[in-house]
Amino acid sequence: MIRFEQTFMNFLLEHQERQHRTGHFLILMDAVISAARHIQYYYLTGALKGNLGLAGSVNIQGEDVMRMDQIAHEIAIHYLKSSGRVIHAVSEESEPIIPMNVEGGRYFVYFDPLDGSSNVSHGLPVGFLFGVAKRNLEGTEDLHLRSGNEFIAAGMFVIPTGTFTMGLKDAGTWRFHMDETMNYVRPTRILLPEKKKTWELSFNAANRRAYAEKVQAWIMENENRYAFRYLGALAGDFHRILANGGMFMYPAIVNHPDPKKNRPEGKLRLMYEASVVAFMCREAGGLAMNEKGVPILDIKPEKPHQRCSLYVGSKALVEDIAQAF
Ligand code: AFP
Repeated sequence: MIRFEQTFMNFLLEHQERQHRTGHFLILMDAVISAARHIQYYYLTGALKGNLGLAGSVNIQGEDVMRMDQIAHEIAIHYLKSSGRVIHAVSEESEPIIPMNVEGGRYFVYFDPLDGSSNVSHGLPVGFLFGVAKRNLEGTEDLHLRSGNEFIAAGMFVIPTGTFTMGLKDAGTWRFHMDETMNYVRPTRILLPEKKKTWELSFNAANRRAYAEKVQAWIMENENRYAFRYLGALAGDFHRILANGGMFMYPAIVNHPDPKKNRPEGKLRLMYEASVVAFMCREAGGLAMNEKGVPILDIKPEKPHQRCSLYVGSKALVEDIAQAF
């Protein structure tokens, strides 16, 4: 007997019908899913086709661009544009905002098509992260960059593992798995576990002496209570935190021996990294803050590629470290 599972699109259709919503969001999400499948395919066959190396250019963050970064960006842009539903997009791979259907579009999409590039040449997990906000349907649209609180959905694909996790505004965070036909299936509601037994800490331990002293002191006091895991790709690390509980953090770098390497605003990007995981975390019962004690979802972006420090995961743990700031 074949066991058939509910697909993501069917799950979303039911959700939209229950909420008496239009079909626009379904069309947008069909484009996002098609892009993820296409990126997954290129990644799986990338080593044989020679697509897992450097592209030979440097991106707006000053980092070497991988061939796969460019491919993933191109794929995402193609599908988002063809959906006809996107006003403009912000991509990690493009300095300017990308106008799409400026007059008729309905959504803003902020995305990183292939996050965690240092894993690419090893074929190890990377992420495709996205946040979606809606245009102002009541008054005049001023095209401002949306904070996480204005998102209606945010999600991440772990590639090539084949998992997809998405938070829907006031409707929870859900996880799907890719089946043999490359469909995402089996919606499972994710809630951060309350029991501390499985909790983990995730941060780049190589940087710890460069963190603010109060953050270092908190780590010294608490690290032995939890398992430590770090993959170096936010989607993979946050995937574990959602399942096991605990906290992922990327603190500000303020005490680097080479002051030029300090990052007082943190490393991660607000719009398509921090806000995306913060949104999913809220819908799963958790919390995300920056090092100034400001909830990530409240931060209003001033520029598309703004950085921020990030503490995200189980509420009690994020609140505890926030006391130290
Ligand atoms: P890259 O795409 O440049 O590898 O950055 C990935 C990332 O933005 C995020 O996915 C990771 O959590 C974090 O950076 C890892 O940064 P470190 O390599 O400094 O630990």
